[in-house]
This record gives sequence, structure tokens and C-alpha cells, in this order.
Amino acid sequence: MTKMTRRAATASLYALGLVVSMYAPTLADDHKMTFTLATSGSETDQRSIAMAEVFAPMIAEFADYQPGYNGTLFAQGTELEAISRGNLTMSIASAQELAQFFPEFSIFATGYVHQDAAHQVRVFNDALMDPFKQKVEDELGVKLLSVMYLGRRHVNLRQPRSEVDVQTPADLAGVNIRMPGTDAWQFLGAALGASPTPMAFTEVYTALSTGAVDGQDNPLPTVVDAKFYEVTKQISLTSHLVDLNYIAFSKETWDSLDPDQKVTVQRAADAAAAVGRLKQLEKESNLADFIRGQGVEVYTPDLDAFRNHVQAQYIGSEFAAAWPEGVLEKINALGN
Ligand code: KDO
Repeated sequence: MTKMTRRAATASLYALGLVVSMYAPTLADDHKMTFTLATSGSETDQRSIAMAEVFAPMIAEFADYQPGYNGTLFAQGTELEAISRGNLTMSIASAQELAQFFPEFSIFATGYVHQDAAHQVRVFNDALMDPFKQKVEDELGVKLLSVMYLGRRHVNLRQPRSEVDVQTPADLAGVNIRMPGTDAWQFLGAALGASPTPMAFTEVYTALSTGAVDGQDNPLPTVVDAKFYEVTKQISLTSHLVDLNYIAFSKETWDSLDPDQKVTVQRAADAAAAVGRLKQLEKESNLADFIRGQGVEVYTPDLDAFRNHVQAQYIGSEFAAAWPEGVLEKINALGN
């Protein structure tokens, strides 16, 4: 039966008082909302899996979830504007992208600030985040629902370790490392001692394989998911950023939800973030041996040297100048 004839059939059934409950879901289907999500992550990324397997079923009663992976719907870094303009419902947004609109968000994108996944959650749920979230809602029309764990970012290079042994920031001098294309990311690359090049995530594999860049930085699960181990030779476990993403949601769509739907969407986002976090943590702790098995050297550098150097670059920087008074201290106090 086509939609029109089904509708017509329903109308006559209603008229006859014969509507059976089995038919109701079809009626509801016709009025479902569609939540589109854009991400530059792949379908097999843990955050994508968590959204598809946890978030989508929880909201299925009133909304269809339609994800676009690998930057196909919107290019990396353009998603927040798309939500703001009403062209997209959701994205998996970074603090670095938010810092493009609100420079104070760079505090969450600063090297060696977040200590681990649990610290990220405490920070996101703390009152210190309220003014940040409010501003994004009021000025960008985007609601930050929950925080997702991406993982500890490490330096991953094409050369074998014998050519460039990355123990300290000085060893990265002149190394052309791909960082995502926003100012906060570029600053972090430079703070590590490298020469950063901006590039979208979806172009990194090719750039590594052709030698257009010397390396990239990402957590181990991403190195495996994107198969960067095929085109790189060493990983220095710098842990320079315990990286996060926010589940960003259109404020306009949010405002159109009824109170029960709002509760459901919030719960679904929190549940997806929690499940994704656990799976990502598990992967992160188990992947070094797999990567070594692919012929990539994986080793721990002088972490104090990296931490001290990176932190020193932020002190007195234009980024630090944008951080509201006392917030760094509050974030540190929520640490271990
Ligand atoms: C990346 O471009 O390196 C990055 O890891 C940055 C993250 O904030 C996030 O955008 C991520 O890419 C994508 O989701 C792809 O994994």
C-alpha cells in the first residue's frame, strides 16, 4: 500500500471506529522527526557505533536517526555552522571547533589539561561548564548534550624511530605534522615543537601515504580505525591531549520537543556517550600490541619534557587570555 492509500484506509477505519492498536505506529511514523548527524568519523568509529546502537533506538519512537559519516554531509569544521543555520540537527563537535566561535573553549583543547575520561565527565557536568554551554545555546543555537571520549592523542610519524627518535619536543623540530584545521589545533601542534599543517581528517591517510605530511596525531583507536598504521612507522606516546567531543544538538529542534522527548533525547545522548566511552577506553588499552604487530614502533617519550614544554607555550598566549578567571583552577581541582 502506498502512503496515500494507507492514510485513506486509516481515515475510513477511524470513521468506522475500527482502528487497531497495531496500526498506530505507522501513523506515528508519518509524523516522525528526522535527526541528521554529521561526523568526519567513520561508521566503525566507537562514537558512531554508540550513536547508531544506543542513541538511535532510544529516540526511535519519535525520530529517525540519519547519520552521515566521513565528512560526507558536511566537511570537518563546518558542522556547527550548519546546525546554527538550521541545515543539520547534530554533530560530534570538538572544543577546538567551538573555540572558533568562543575563544574561551580553547581551555578544553589545551594540552595536558584533562587528565582522563572520568575527569572530562566531571568537568562537563560541573557548574563551571554552565556559562560555556549557555553561551553556545544563546549565541550559536547549539545545545551541548553530553561529552564523548575520543582518547589520548599521540604523535604518529612516517619515519622509523631510528631516523627521528621523538623523546622530547626538540626532536619534533621541523617535523611537518598534520593537525585539524582550526587555530587551537595548530597552536597545539606548534606547542609540541612540530610544524603543524592544517588538513581535514578525511585527507590524512592519503597525505601520510604520499609523504605530503610527516605525521599526524590521534588516539590509538583512531590510528587503527583509519588504518594509519599502514602508512606510518612510529608512535611516540605523548598523551598530549586527552581528547573529547561533544554531542551537539540543534537548539531549534530541542525547543520543538515536548518535555518527555527532551528527557529521552538527553538520556539517549548520555547513554551513547557512556557506552562509547567504555568501548573506546577498552580499545585504547588493548591496541598497542596490535599496532606493534603491524610493524609500527610504539614507545613512551620523556613525558615531563613534553608536558612542561606544552604548558609553557600556553602561559601568556592569546588562548590563555580568553580563559575566564579561575576556570583552569576549577578544572584542575576536579582532577585526580
Ligand atoms: C582529527 O581530525 O584528527 C580528529 O581526531 C579531531 C576530532 O575532534 C574529531 O573531529 C575527529 O577527528 C573526527 O571525529 C574523526 O575521528
